[in-house]
Amino acid sequence: MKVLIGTRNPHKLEEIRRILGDIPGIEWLTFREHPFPEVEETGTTLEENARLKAVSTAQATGLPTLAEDSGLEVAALGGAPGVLSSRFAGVEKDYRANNEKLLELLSGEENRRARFRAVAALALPDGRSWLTEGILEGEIATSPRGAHGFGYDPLFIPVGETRTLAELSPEEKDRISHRRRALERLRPLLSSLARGEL
Ligand code: ITT
Repeated sequence: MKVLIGTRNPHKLEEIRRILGDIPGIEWLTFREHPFPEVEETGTTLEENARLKAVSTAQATGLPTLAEDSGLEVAALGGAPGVLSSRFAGVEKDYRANNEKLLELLSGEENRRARFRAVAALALPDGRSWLTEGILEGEIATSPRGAHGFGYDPLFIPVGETRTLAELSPEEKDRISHRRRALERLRPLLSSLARGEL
């Protein structure tokens, strides 16, 4: 069964393939093998945007599609940047500017609690869709550290760790990440899909 991964973010793509690449009977396709139209993220929640990306890409391509919307929610900022995480500093996916803005807003702030949240969506061309969620709790460091991962990883220290996500190896990040948790919850559905049971 061919299933399209509905993201253009190469880091996400790599993580999704590492986490779900082993499901028997699923052949993963990406925008490289099967280009699809860009979806405007007009939703106001991660749930809305994940569903929007999965459903519209599945309908445009005729392929079952897995999409994901994720963000960083910082307690002292009332849950911001949240759904706006990718464009926090104004320009889409400018990770360095986003991290600088976050550090600036939190300067002198003692409450550095934050969480990463991922919402994964599986959609079929007939319009049916399913959502799952994964959360990773942690706190925001006072300066960036580490070279792995992407986005806010250099600033995010998972609960129980002293290192940032960017200092963990990719395998260590995968064991605990919000993305891993959301995607694992889709695994049973994907297995059913592969067996032709959905
Ligand atoms: P697609 O819409 O094509 O999937 P995107 O990067 O625009 O790619 P989102 O709209 O879901 O994806 O934005 C997610 C942003 O949240 C991402 O750009 C990072 O800033 C942040 N983020 C999400 N997961 C992260 C992670 O595991 N590590 C670091 N930052 C993360």
